Amino acid sequence: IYKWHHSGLNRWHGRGSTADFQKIIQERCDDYTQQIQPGARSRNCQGIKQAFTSAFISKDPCKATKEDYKPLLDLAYTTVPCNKAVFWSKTKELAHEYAKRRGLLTLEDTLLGSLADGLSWCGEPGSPDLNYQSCPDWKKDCRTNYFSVFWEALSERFAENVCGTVQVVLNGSIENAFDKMSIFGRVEAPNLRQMVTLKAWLVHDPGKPPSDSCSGPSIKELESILNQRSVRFICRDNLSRDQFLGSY
Ligand code: AVW
Repeated sequence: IYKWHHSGLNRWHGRGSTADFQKIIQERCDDYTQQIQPGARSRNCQGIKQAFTSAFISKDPCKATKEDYKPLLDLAYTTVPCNKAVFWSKTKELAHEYAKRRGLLTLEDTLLGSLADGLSWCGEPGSPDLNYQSCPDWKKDCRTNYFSVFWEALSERFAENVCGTVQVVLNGSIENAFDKMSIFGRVEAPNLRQMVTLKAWLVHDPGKPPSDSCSGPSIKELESILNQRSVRFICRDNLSRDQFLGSY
């Protein structure tokens, strides 16, 4: 029992790697480069798949660093045009719907975000394969796992590269709409460039009163992070989902 639990493929508490991970990456990459960015310089999807898998294969799944993903980011990172970027925190579905309706772009609309969206992956030291049984869970196993570090590294690059007026969709139905421990709070907001304007939307669940507002302490904290970086800030609150997606 001890051996099975502590050295087996089943030892972690998170979801295992997605079946056919490498095949899905290759297919999504081919689709993206052919359909989403027609006419763009053709991308070497085999090389991208290779760079993605070699970032984590055969490595200790709890010892991920941003540097592990640097070759992949340098090879495949795609920028977003000025005024088009949308960030989100605890509002993934809503932010995606908003971006789609307005012709704006979330991280998951960039090449690397779209490749990894919804997948999970990790390797196993000394093995050329992915671990399809289990992967480290952020809370129960380790924070420096390859899944979490990928989203952090990619989010950092995304935030560093956005320009113009960018937006963030925040959840007005939780106590702290701005969560300084989230990726948006820890990684994205602190990496926006000077001259960027951030427009925050606080959207609450239908039929419920809002739990946070633009004048609450969590948004004040966001403002102070942005002030230090000379990022301008605009905030709109008290919006229902329909108001937000509709006429505003
Ligand atoms: P959260 P965060 N697919 O809702 O501010 C699967 O508190 O932390 O929002 N998992 C993902 C994805 C994805 N596409 N993206 C992030 N994660 C993980 C990237 C990640 O570990 C976008 F640009 C994250 O902590 C957003 O502005 C958690 O799921 C920002 O980061 C979602 O937690 C959202 O991250």
